[in-house]
Amino acid sequence: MATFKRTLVTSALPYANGRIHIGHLAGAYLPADIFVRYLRMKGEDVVFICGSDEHGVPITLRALEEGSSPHEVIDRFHTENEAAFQAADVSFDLYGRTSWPEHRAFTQEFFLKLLDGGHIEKKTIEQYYSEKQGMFLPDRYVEGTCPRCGYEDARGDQCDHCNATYEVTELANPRSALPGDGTTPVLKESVHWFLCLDHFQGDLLTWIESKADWRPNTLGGAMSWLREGLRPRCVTRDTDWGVPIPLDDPEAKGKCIYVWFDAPIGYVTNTKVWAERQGTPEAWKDYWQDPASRIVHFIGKDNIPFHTIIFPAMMQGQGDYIRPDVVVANEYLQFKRAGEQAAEKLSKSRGLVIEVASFVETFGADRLRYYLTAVAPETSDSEFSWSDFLHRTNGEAADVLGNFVHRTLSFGTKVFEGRVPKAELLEADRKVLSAIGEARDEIGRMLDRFQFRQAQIAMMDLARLGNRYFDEQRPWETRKKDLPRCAACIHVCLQLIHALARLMAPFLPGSAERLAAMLHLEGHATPGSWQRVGEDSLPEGSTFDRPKILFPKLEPEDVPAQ
Ligand code: B3M
Ligand code: ZN
Repeated sequence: MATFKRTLVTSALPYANGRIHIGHLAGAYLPADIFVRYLRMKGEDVVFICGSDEHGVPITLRALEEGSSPHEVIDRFHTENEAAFQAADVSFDLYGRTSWPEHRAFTQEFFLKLLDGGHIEKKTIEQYYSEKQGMFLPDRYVEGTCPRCGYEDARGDQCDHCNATYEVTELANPRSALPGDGTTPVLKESVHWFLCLDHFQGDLLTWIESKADWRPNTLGGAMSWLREGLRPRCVTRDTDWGVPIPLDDPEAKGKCIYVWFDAPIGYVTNTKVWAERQGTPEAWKDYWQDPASRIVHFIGKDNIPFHTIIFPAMMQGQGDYIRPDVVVANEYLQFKRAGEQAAEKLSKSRGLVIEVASFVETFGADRLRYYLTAVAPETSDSEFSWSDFLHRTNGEAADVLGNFVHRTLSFGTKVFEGRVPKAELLEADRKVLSAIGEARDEIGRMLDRFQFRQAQIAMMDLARLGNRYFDEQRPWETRKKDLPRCAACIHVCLQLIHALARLMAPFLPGSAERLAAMLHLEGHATPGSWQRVGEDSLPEGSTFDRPKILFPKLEPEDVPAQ
């Protein structure tokens, strides 16, 4: 595997038009956080950037729906979502805002540079216009029948049913999706600015073809655009909510830069702001421009073309910037109702939303993190159900990991006064101890390949091994018949727990911290702590506490019936 001097990790910027739900968390945020925590523990130079996406139709639509203003909407949801991420222990280095003035200026600079370089051009096009509202309709304000699959509620530029993207004019039976409108829009001439994606076709193709190790969904999404042939794409919209077009042109009036142009630049702005706050204002360039660095984008699958085609093209047009090393796109987490066969899309309109903040408040961050990683939608859509959540938190987190910790520390406090006993190790004990280093390497290999589900299983397997060994050794019997054997068993189990406190830290940071406190460990998740797993051990005689339960069991009535 190639080595990198530093890593920039980004998670898709959520629209500040609603509260983030567990489907979002499972897709672009939790896996990124696990990856970042792992890199930090390895002592790597890594920065983790996210923030609110505060422009575009999703924001204005929400303001219209609730009769408030876009400003009110973004202020509220930016604050709420930042707090929700914090509650879920997602450890961004900076959670920025695309409404920041520095972002506006930076986006305009990008736009002008592309214009000067001949990569943005002005064109007259035909666009849908609502005569009832007296305004041009951005794509998202138009709905109709999907030109590919015939789905009747397709969005203007993308079908939620078959995931196709197309031109809004290809929709059959178009209707205005403006609240209170619903009329059939008419085509009218309008002036817009287009990014000449076709200028980058050859380079993007060569680049994507070099990425055979990316996930099939990501490669497939990029290749389908490239195979169709890239065409100029409109990067302005008829709205006053967004970054103004930085031109002294009467035809730019009433229009703004398209949200999908400014949002990814938000990653860069936010890195800049992070660097300024660090007191190293130039450091952002190391992450975005030094070929020895790598950029890793975590996104949901509907964002693939923007991160593999459009944003890379914009960056190439700027010069100076490196391309992402990996784009990690997740499928969707769906919801399975009790007693139903088919899973449904988590969506607000169907009343199927489980918000991160309230979930964490009821069940704690680590139960959510454990479960969402266990059912991570990595290679296909996956399902959330309350019964499965109950089953896995009790049957896995509590019964396997929690139980191993608890029985070892209880036994250790009762029989060995809370001190690591001296051990004469036999072959069987050594074999178990050698599994620690192997687990560390195995988990690391999987995390390096973005296989979070498998990585968490490998971590849990170490606890499973511990339980099996404990059962086989029967310390409750040897304590009377063969105390040295009993001591060896508890000694070995304590070493496994010592390793687990660190190996679980990227996945379950809160529980890892509580376990580390019980073991009187310091720096269980500090830089370099990952490599020390399996190399160091709890010294004989070191002390630990009587255990507190890591994952108290849930009762069926603790989770909603539906
Ligand atoms: N806000 C879209 C979304 O939430 C968008 C991502 C921007 S990432 C630069 O799906
Ligand atoms: Zn469709």
